[in-house]
Amino acid sequence: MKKKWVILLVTAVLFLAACSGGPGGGPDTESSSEEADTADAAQLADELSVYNWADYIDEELLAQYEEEYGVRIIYDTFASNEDLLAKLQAGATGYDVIVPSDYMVAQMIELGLLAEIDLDDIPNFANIDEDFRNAPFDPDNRHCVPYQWGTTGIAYRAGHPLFTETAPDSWAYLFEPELLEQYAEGGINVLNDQRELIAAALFYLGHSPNATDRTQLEEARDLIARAKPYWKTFNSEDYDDSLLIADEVVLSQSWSGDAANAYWSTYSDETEDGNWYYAIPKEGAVKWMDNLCVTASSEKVETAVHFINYLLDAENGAAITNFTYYASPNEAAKAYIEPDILSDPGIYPPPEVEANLQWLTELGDGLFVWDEMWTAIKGQ
Ligand code: SPD
Repeated sequence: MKKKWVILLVTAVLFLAACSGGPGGGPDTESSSEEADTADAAQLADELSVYNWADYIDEELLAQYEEEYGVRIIYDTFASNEDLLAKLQAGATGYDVIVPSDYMVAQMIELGLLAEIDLDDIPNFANIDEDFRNAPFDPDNRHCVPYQWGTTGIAYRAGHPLFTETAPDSWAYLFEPELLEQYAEGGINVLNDQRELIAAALFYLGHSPNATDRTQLEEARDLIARAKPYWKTFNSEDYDDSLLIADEVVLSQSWSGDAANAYWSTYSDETEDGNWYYAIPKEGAVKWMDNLCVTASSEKVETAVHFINYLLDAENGAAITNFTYYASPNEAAKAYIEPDILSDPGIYPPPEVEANLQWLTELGDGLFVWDEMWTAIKGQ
């Protein structure tokens, strides 16, 4: 029996999407994207260092690239944009390709941490959906190209008595003590990510997720302080495997793809269902996009750009999404992405959900207040 794809998605109206289908079969024809094999392999460096989010690529692709082009990939992972930034600011110069999110791209451009790229060297950029090009955080894609995108919502354990009748369709399920005390024993996880956690609190309070007003941020800090005693863990790195799939928690703030991974990893042919569902809170949620960029300190820009072009190939882009369960900004890849993923509203949200999503943006000087709040939250 083939996998069935079921993700519960909640907006103002709750709906369940269940669809079936086999593994993605693209057309039998050659990929429409240009192959990345035009570069003279002799000009490529022997090694390339790639720094990415945890569990965010099918490492088979890296092995294929190594084999095809004779470039050894040194691969390392980080847990948050802030960790990535701290590493670069601490003077780490070894990284060539990095994968910051939207607001962090803007921050890094301002800090001079990213190299400029020439899109003529990335012919597979033509595969990227127009809607994801030329984003405000990097006009004309002068520094980065889109990698994957998603949303931030709530993953919850199917079958938990409290969530069978009512899905946790509000950030209240993360912040309100009278709700938390009903399932805290089963375990609650939040993302160890300052922009994401404070943004969730701001959404719940009816403020902008990019607020820089001190009073609003203090309100968010206090809301979090009241809820924190009920939370078991702050984990944004391996929570899908170590907490959700392992049944160590019953509810978690979650990125869309990680929730889908938990669903499929617990899927049973017998029940035709998985153990984890995903809800987008009705107060609003974050939509984000991660990007492939070259560091300003890289001495292997040509190889870095060649590798980026390889990842933007239609079939390779699909292999990434089929592994991570995150949405792809690669339009040409859709022909090779599993139909169950493409039709999942938890991964590709429908327009009425999209309308309730917001991007995180650069905070400018407001960042100092956010840092202060985060230090207080983590120190409490
Ligand atoms: N496990 C991979 C997670 C990648 C998530 N990137 C999210 C960035 C949101 N600000």
